[in-house]
Amino acid sequence: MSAVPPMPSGGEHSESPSSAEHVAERAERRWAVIVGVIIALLIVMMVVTGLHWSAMPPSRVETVDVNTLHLKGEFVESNLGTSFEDGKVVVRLLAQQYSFVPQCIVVPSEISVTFRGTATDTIHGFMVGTTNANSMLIPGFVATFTTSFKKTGERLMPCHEYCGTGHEAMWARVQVIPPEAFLAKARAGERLSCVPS
Ligand SMILES: [Cu+2]
Repeated sequence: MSAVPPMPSGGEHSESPSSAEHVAERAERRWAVIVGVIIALLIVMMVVTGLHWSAMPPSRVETVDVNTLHLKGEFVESNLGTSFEDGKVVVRLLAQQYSFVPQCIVVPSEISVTFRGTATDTIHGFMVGTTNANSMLIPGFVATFTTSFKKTGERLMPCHEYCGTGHEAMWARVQVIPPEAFLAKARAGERLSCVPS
């Protein structure tokens, strides 16, 4: 702390202009340091998370041709739903005005599940109950993330991006079942869902 210049007599209510300036300068310097530390912290966070996540946004930039979604490639109808291949659980889904395909998704608990989804018409999004499964679905791009579900049970999966007049009716269900039950159902090459047939 630097020395405060001698105060004139009369107490703190009659500080000299130079002493008041001194106090203001100290307060400003203190706030400049605090703001500087916050900015430095944010930059460090950006660099660490950017490098840690391979310097890409979390959803990665993977494109897909909207015009041929239903005709060929990964998102043809027969390939939608949950697959179990090479020990990996992958859920493929499509969002369109105003539904998800499939309408009911089966996943195991306690095992990593990778979601891959896209939209056919406009921007949609989904979240699964109160879990951290949450993504936007943008036409032309494949959204992908991996998560795991701790508890079994049925969750609602609403669309959370306003996508038109039918938006509030756009939702699907996710059934989280025990891993043993899932593995008993899953057969390589097949796509699982809980849509009533
Ligand atoms: Cu929607």
